[in-house]
This record gives sequence, C-alpha cells and structure tokens, in this order.
Amino acid sequence: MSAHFKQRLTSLQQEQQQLLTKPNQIAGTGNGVYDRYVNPVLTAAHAPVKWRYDLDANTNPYLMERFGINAAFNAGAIKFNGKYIMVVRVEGGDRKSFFAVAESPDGISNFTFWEYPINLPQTHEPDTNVYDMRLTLHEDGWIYGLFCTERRDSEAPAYDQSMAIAACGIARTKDLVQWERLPDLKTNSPQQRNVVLHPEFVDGRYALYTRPQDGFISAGTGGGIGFGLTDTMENAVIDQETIIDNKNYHTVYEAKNGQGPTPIKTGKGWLHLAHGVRNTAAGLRYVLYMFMTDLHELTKVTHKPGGYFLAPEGEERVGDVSNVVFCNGWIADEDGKVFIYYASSDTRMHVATTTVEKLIDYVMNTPADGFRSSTSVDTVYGIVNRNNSLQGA
Ligand code: M1P
Repeated sequence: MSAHFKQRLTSLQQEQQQLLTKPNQIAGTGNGVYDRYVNPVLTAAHAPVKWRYDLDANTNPYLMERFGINAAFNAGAIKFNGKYIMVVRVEGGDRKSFFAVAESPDGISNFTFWEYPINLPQTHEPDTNVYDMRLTLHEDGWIYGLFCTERRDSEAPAYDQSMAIAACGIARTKDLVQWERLPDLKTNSPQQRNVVLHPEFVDGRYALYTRPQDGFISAGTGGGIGFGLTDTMENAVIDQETIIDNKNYHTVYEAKNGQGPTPIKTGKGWLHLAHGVRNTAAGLRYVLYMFMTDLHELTKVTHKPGGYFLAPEGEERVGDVSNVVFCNGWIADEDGKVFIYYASSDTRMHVATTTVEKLIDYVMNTPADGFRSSTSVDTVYGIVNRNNSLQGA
C-alpha cells in the first residue's frame, strides 16, 4: 500500500467522521410554527466510504471512487427501536435510485447509514428505478413501504427514451432489513405516484391515499390527492378513487399535488402534509402545505390553511431540480414532538421540528385561501384591526 493511498484513505475517513458527528442547531427565530436547522441532516457525502471506494490498494492503487453517489433525498421516516430512522432515496451518479436506512439518536444530527443499502426484491416486472418510499406502521403489525416503481413505457417509440410509467410498488418488513415484495398496486389510473398507506383499517379494509395522473410529469385530466380502499395488501386493487384534495387555480397546488407522509392521528382529526406544485417561467416550484381530515370520515377535509407551510429557502433553493421541497417522512414522538424530514431540490435532506399541538393550531387557525387578491387583503385587514384593538385596550 503506497503512502499516497494511506493518506487519501485517512483523509476520506476523517472528513466523513467530521460530517457524521457535526452538531446541528436551530436556525434563526423562525415563524413560530416550526424550527429549521442550520445543517442538512443527510447528504450524498454521508454515503459510506465503503460503498463508494474499492479499498484494496492492489485493485485500486489511486483510491479512486468506483461508485459515485449523486444525492440523498425524499426519505420516508419512522421511529424504530428508539432510533429516528429514515429510508432514504439514494441516487447514484448513474441516475438510478435505491433505498438505504440511516439512523440518528436524536432525530436532528448524526444520521448514519446502515452497512448495506436495502436489497429490495423484484416482482416479475423488474423496476428500472425506485424512489420516494412512505413508511407506515399499520395496525396489522407490518411496516409497509410504498414507493414509486418506474419502468420505460413499453409502447414508447424507440426514438423516445424518456416515456415512463410510474406505479406504486409495495414492500413490507418487520425489521427494516428483510423486505417482502408484494405485487404493485392496481388502479384505473395510467400513472400512480405518491401513494401512501393509512395506518388503520377502514371497515376492515386497507385505505390508501393515491395520486391518479395522466402523464408521467403532468397531471392532465387526473391529479389531486385520491383515497381508495383495498381488501388486501397482498394483491392490492383499488377500483374507485375519491379525490379528497384537488388542484386549484392560482394556488400553490395549481399544477399538481401529492400526499406526503402517513397522516398523524390527533384528537381533532388527521394531520396531513402534502406537496403542491405550480409552473413558473423558471420551471416547476414545489412547496409543502397542510390540511386536516375528519377523524372518522377520512375523505372529508375539515381544515386547510391558505398558501404553503414550508417553501425552499436560501441554499435549499438550489440543487439537481431547483426550487423544490418534498416531504415523504415525519415522526411524531409520544411526547408530541414532531420531526419533519424534507428534501430540498432533489439533492439533500433537512429536518424541521415542531409539536402536534402547534401543527393543530397552525391548521385550525391559519386563514383558508380566499382564492382572490381582495380576500387576501380582507385577511390582512382583519389581523391589523384586531391588533389595533388590542393596542387600544
Ligand atoms: O422533482 C421534484 C419531484 O418530482 C416528482 O414529484 P411528483 O410525484 O409530484 O410529480 C417526483 O419525481 C419526486 O421524487 C421529485 O422530488
């Protein structure tokens, strides 16, 4: 082993150790709804040196990277054995994503990948690309991972190498190591992404949030967050999707939207986090928004604040797909603390912390979208007038 090899290996290992042990702090005063943090919680550079380099000095004398990692983003999340776990979408330099588990003792720092990425079993129709897993601990006892499986459209002409079909892949596990692959979800929609399993049975059936869509990118005549029931997850079929939260003209979800993580059950209703997309001259802009559904009537939206809950800020605005925030994982602790794991610009993972109580307050007391400029002005007048009356009191 050359001195150069040894020195490079030491530097690589030290750099990674520094990154993994870097403390994280709350950033600024915030908006009172949640706290952001100074550092991302996970990046491509967190991928173990062992995944990327052949560490044999005979076969890799220059200690070159043999498998580049491009990004670590769009992670599902769950508390497991007392650890904060993300199942991360890790994307190689070859543009293929795969899933890997990373854990942290406190949810905001020291996220470290497990030794191997998840070895996801295939169905009879192999996946070209898999991404954006939502984790649900269902009351049937399994942890389900629902994700997007993408394959080339078999009807695409040879000259078009970008036409793809997105479907909902399903896997389940008890330990996050061994995964059982189940058949893909069947619905009447030609494209399905952002499918999320509800954690409780509904009349003895499994309930899923869906996102029917006409095209791979464009919602077309479809879109909206759908809801449907299936008798089994072992051969999941949804015959009927009811749209519970639709696209809407001149809002942050006018082009498309999609359910984020598994909803959180509260005494007031189910808290939902979702992403909304609008088109701009600079391309699509993805932000997060929230709504609440009735505890028993799951298709009934009871509260929906106007505008976005969280939008890309500062460095978050730049990455492989800029101007994007996306969330498919959050963790609600028993003490009410909530860890929102969101990705910025399809590149890296961040955390924002808040509480269930604050999220309920946000969802129930933030004015709804009035859909017109003048209604926004009315809202500001209402706030100012109330503040003025307080000052006079
Ligand atoms: O590039 C932004 C996002 O685009 C897609 O989101 P949607 O399903 O709403 O179209 C997904 O590919 C997602 O992974 C990605 O972050």
